[in-house]
Amino acid sequence: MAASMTDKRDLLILYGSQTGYAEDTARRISRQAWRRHFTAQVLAMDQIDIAAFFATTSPVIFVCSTTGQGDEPDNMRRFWRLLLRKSIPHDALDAMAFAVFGLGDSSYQKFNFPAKRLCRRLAQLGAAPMIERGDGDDQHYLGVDGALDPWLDKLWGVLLDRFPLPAPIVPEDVPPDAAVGVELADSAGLALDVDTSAPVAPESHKATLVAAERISAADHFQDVRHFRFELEDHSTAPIWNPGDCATLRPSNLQCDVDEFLDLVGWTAKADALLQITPKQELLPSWLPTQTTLRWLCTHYFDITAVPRRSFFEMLFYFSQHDEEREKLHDFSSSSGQDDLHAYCMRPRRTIVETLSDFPHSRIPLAYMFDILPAIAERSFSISSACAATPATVDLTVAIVHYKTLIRKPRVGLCTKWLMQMPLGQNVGLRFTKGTMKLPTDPTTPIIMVGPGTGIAAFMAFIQQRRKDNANANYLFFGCRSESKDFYYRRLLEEWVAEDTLRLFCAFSRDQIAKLYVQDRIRQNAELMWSLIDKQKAAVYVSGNANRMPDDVRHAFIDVVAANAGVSSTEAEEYVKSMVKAGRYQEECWY
Ligand code: 2AM
Repeated sequence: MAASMTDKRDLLILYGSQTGYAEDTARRISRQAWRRHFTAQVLAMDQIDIAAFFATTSPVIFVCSTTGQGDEPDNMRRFWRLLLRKSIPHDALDAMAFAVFGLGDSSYQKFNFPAKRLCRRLAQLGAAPMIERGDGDDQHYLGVDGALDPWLDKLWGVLLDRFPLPAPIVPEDVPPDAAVGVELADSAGLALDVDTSAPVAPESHKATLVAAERISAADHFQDVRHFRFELEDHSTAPIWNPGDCATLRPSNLQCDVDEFLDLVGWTAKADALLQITPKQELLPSWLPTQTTLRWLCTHYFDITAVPRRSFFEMLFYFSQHDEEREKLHDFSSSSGQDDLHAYCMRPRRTIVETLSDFPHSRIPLAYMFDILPAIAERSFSISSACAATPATVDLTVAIVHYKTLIRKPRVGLCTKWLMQMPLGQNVGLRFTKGTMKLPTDPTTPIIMVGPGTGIAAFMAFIQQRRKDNANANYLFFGCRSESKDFYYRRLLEEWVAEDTLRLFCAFSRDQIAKLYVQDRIRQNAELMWSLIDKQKAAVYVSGNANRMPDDVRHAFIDVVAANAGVSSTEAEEYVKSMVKAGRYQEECWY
């Protein structure tokens, strides 16, 4: 056993998760740890106190996903920033043993970059890898779990060498302890004085929905809406900057809650008082300790989520039916991941639909926090500038519709919640940093490339620049048709008329040949080059992350090559140096 290791069988499992998959994986690892008599603490990287992290003597397992263009997920950004501080001594982590598992998609260029960078940085600070990094890959026929299971086998091998088992491994058919204590309060009376309103996280700002309007044509395939919220309190100091996001936590609709309560057999006790006691699991501070099942199913549990592997792993313990148990076991085993994908992920089958396929399973109250996922927050780029309208938060939201192979078409939880929200409703908004930032010098020209809802943040950019009397603003906007999805046309044309905006549109389907923003960039190559080269313009690219960001980057490389008279390799280096200098910024999403 390594001399620096404690003899206590403690593990720290830290995750960076964008969609919840890495978090789910972290929890599954912690259950495997429990079977091997370890005590594991599971936290999002941003939840751990950084001093406590540096003082950790137990082995640390990181599960880290990838978002955007090889970026760190939101809930590890703060941790990552702190870990990169130059002032940290080079031997700061030399007592730490670690393992990193990355989740990503190898069809993207920056496959598992956050996990790779994390490994490198930990090693730089003296931490010792217990095993090689694992690379979970969406392209694997079993998904990211294809690499996870063999990686975990190796990891347990190393850990059990260092910490030999004190007793046999707990067999697979024994359920682990529940992570949270849930009990019906003694009298089991109705919770008449319990607050039924939506939770407001402490750092949230209270806001009211004051306008909601569809901004794509009624007959357009995509429903894109503009939502306007009015902040209750706003100070004179800007509380968000152009490029920042507003983060919201949606709630479930009452009809979905009722259906769910009925299905799991909780309707009769839905309004009884429950006592919640955190055990291993860290619960958010805004979660009440006394509440009702109805409140939890409305505001906390994501009952319309597509269930993940651990849902089946846990439900297995609570089914009395042999055939169902066999199926649940298959879905939670390594070899069943293909079946699980076909059953659940591909058709985006929800928890409610899944439970109706397994009518003999019952979720015990005590285990609901282990089985049901929590509702995740959603972030949207803000389309208004605090400097121009300090109390107004505008959002540009594409309503998420799923067309699936099974049953009724469905709408994403957050957009469904926003769509039915009556004007006048209060919500909690949190402001989070985006990746794009305006140049500090207002005389620096900006070139914005924002097809589709990629325009969202640029609406804030332009409003801020107008306020600053910064008039060198160039926008490349792309959409399918001038008459269907030319968002914010009236405002944009107003700004063009007052000379604060140069607008280049690419209507991809208004003519036979496709026309994209990158074509318009190439058509204006000389102007672009003069802005970039002579006036040191900053370039911003925002929108769908599929192929657009790479295509646009190639257009700028061509602009540089043609006008600077250099090879395309040199032009690529030039654009790379712009990225390094913060003069070429991307914020893209899937
Ligand atoms: P399309 O749907 O006609 O292909 C906003 O979604 C706009 O971005 C649409 O006009 C869409 O065109 C266009 N678009 C699709 N793929 C693109 C790409 N790789 N680069 C730039 N624009 C793209």
